[in-house]
Amino acid sequence: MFSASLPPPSCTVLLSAVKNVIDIMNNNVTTVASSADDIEVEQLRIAVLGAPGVGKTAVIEQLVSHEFTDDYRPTTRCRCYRPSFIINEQVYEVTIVDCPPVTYFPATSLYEWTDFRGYGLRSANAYLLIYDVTDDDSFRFVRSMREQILASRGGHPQDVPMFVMGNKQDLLQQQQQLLLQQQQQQSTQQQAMLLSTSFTAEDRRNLPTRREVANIVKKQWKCGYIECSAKCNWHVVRGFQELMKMVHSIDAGHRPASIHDALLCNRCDIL
Ligand SMILES: Nc1nc2c(ncn2[C@@H]2O[C@H](COP(=O)(O)OP(=O)(O)O)[C@@H](O)[C@H]2O)c(=O)[nH]1
Ligand SMILES: [Mg+2]
Repeated sequence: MFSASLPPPSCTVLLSAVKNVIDIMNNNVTTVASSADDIEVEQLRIAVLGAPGVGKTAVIEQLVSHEFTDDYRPTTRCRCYRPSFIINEQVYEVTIVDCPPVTYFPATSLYEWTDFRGYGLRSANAYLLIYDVTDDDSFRFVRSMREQILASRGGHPQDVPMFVMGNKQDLLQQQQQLLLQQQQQQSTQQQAMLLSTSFTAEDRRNLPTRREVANIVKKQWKCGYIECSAKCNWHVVRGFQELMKMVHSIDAGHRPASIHDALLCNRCDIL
């Protein structure tokens, strides 16, 4: 049976006659390996997982097509998106897999074959775990998924690149703005009453919880972490860039001491 103890090595393809790569991020043309006829292109598969409705499809479509829709259209078929990235002059062709709801990580190839055929979950090179910052349950989902991935794939946790994105940050901002407006309109006495309402209590509970989440993910899990909004296009590109830098570090044989090291050492552009 297929053993998934470590991520499979990325497949290296030689593309001939590719000389110039347009660096869209900087609006200028960067020549990569202009003196050579061949450019090595690494191919990677990133599986995007998270509870239904957290915005997985929205995040991917914002990255790839710069589009967002408020309508919720549940994903019913597995769909692949293929952006390319350049990290330190290394070109990566990435297959981002957007799956219909995946309620558990397949512990064996048999489970994968029966329930998630064609998704390539167990052989993915990296995982993007998305939760909704306004929904605690969706973070519990991500925590459980991470544990299942580690239990299933084994090896050192830092050898299985995982990146956590807290999406829908715009909703938190909306809540905070509303709270601020309410507070400004209230008298001191009314403010005291406001502090005891369930909305305010919820909001106060959110702040330390968010800090805790960031700490757990970065310090305990040693995963990359970013809060973003697919709706407002906040930090979506940066999240993918950080994920790719992490993957690149591990791919190049460096197990970064921290995600921070991987971010400092590498430069990443999206084609
Ligand atoms: N306010 C807000 N809504 C979002 C955001 N991202 C996704 N949504 C909405 O959340 C719903 C579910 O998004 P979708 O990408 O289909 O979730 P998926 O099931 O995880 O793929 C849709 O109605 C989206 O418009 C975001 O950043 N902010
Ligand atoms: Mg979807």
